[in-house]
Amino acid sequence: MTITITAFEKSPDRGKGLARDMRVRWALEEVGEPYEVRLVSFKTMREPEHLALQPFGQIPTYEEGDLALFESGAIVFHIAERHPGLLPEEVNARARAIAWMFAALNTIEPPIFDRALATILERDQPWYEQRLQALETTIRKRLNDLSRRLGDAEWLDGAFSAGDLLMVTVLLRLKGSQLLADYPNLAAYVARGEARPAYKRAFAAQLAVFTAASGG
Ligand code: GTB
Repeated sequence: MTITITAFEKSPDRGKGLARDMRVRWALEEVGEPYEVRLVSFKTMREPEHLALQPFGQIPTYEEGDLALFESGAIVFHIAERHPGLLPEEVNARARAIAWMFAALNTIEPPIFDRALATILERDQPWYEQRLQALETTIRKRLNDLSRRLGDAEWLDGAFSAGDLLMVTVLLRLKGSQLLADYPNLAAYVARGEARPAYKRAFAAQLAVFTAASGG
């Protein structure tokens, strides 16, 4: 059955792979499932057809036969459950990998995403510097704990899993920042994720969309 996902027709990140279709593309590449992409504009994302798929008018969405899904974490989980390669077989190891998926999206991503939003939307506010500092303090606390847990390991809990896939996509938003550079084991962890052939294919595919949309 054909898998179709949605992505920005012109991503505001200019093809840096930060939009959340990237994690879905990467998961599909890891398990070797071909997929098609329907590109959407900010306008079409607010239209009834898209809102029926994604109640909040966002990307990504996922369609496969009768199944329509939204929320990138739920989509990655669905892919990982249906195909070998992203979740361990052993039940306890599987449960721990799923815990890392939630940790990535619930514990690590919120302050990182809020910081990114603040730098775009709140720069002109008189309280901007205080807000930024507060967010960075929270991020450092989270990175400190994550770095200690990862230690010298290659991945968070044994073999590469959907937990690592989501965690790397979340940390990638800090790439090039001092926040990440201060934790060399986390920076190396992110680089290991980016070095995976499946990541590279997914990144190239989303970048090609931006390049084409920019007339390049
Ligand atoms: N919880 C949802 C999920 O994980 O699927 C969140 C989805 C989401 O935030 N989608 C964003 C979206 O559709 C795109 S990825 N936004 C449009 C809207 O809400 O109207 C978030 C994103 C946006 C822009 C950049 N960027 O420019 O760097 C990166 C990531």
